Amino acid sequence: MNARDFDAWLHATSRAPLVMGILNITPDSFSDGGQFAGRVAAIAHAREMIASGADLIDVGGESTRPGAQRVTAPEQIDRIAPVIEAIRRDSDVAISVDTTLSPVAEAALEVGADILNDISAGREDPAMLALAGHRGKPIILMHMQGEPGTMQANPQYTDVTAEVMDHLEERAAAALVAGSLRERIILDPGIGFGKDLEHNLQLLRELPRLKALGFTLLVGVSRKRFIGAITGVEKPSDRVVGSIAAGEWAILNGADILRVHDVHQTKEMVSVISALTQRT
Ligand code: HH2
Repeated sequence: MNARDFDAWLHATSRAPLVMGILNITPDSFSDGGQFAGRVAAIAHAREMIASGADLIDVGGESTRPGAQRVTAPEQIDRIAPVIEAIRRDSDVAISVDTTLSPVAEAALEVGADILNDISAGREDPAMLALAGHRGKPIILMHMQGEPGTMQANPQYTDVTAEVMDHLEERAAAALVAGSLRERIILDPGIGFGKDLEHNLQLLRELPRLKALGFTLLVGVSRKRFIGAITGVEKPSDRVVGSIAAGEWAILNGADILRVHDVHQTKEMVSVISALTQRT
């Protein structure tokens, strides 16, 4: 799907769920660390996901797994910009940039990215919200308790869903003030970001409450640790079936976009669910 069609999709009332393929250009991501760190491998993987039917490609140059090293803006740009440029050369697929830093986002837009994906929801660098607003670019605002380095140490909530909703509403209000259109704001509960197994399950059970906020909803469950905790599957790349099950649940409970590693399998699931629910 190209950026123009994605923008039309964001404004539409009836729509099929979309699949966002993950491209981690990092040596240390939790599920595919190092696999696509080299430019050639990253570009080949993007092409493969596009051929498998990815509607969007999310490109990131910094791992957010618990304990991961922070990556400076110049280093992130060095990792992602040539790859975005190369994807753009032979495809018009909509590309998001997974970063919390506005210089990285700006550099990505410069070489052809279309969407901002900010796991800090503009808290780390408020200029992210201004950038999305001024440039009219869709922005994904994710909930996270704490910081990636320490977020899994001891996450605490009284009512996880209510707290995630309050936070996302507050961040969406900030994005609106910074000039974003409501339709271009995408909310994400941030599965696994400062949440234990029960918090993740509670949020997924209560997705309809999040959906009722009235924004486009993105959910990322792919290969995450909570899937391994439930199924006993240790290796992230072996968590495909569990990821598909959780993704299917998310769609049936209001998710509009799934952020996934296994594009081909997810597209198959989404096409069956879309046929059954008549969301096309
Ligand atoms: N999850 C990860 C990274 N970015 N962005 C959004 N909006 N939602 C998510 O759930 C999300 C995200 C973590 O997954 P991954 O990119 O596979 O791993 P890593 O951060 O280790 O690169």
